[in-house]
Amino acid sequence: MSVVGEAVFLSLSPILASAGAIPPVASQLNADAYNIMKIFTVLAIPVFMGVVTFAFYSLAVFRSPGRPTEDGPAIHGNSRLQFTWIAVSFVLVTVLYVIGFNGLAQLEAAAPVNALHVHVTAQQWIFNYTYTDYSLDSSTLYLPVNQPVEFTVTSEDVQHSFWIPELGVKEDAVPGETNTFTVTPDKTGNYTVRCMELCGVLHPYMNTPVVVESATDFAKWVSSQMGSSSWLAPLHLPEIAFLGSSGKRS
Ligand SMILES: [Cu+2]
Repeated sequence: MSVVGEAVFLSLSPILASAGAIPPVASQLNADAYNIMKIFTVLAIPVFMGVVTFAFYSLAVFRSPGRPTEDGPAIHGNSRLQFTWIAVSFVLVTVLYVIGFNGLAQLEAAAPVNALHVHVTAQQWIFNYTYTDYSLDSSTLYLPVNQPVEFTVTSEDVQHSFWIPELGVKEDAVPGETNTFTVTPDKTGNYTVRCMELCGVLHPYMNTPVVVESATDFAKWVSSQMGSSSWLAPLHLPEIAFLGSSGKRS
């Protein structure tokens, strides 16, 4: 049954990915996260299949007709079996812990010197970005490909969560706190940042575009923003304008 489960999972997951059920992977961090999920699933399938198979086997084989009139025979522990499953569970959990902790350490590692700095301010119901290297504000997130980006995330009002599924990053936006993480987008494309913390009535609409583009295009965008006065635009955009810019729900 485990072999069947593994075969179904391993053949189904690339099909689901190509059908768009899984967002594209646009950073090494996200590729690592998917690999961890794959390892978890591959290890969980024999456990799941074992439990389900034994449950159905018991239903079929040990079924007694009518209502039982007396207790079944007493069950005595099997110390060798108990020791084995505790040891196996301990090894599995330790391995997964080390892999997961390694991923978390990468996310929270200090930013390299060539990192771009983006300060994210969440508010009901939009994200605003300040490119501190250029004193530039934007309500759309533009990022250059293959350059590390250090995000500092905070909120002006209530708790939000800054999530870019394609980059495999999610960070709480908490009023009065600044959370920091670093990620390197490695694939150009149009992605979406979503709020992942229920933050009020328009929370489902709190999605805005993320554009990962070539270094040249990003430099062009920066100079076009610096050249115009549009970077002086106020941070507080009316919510209604935001609603008009996005029809997606999270
Ligand atoms: Cu929200």
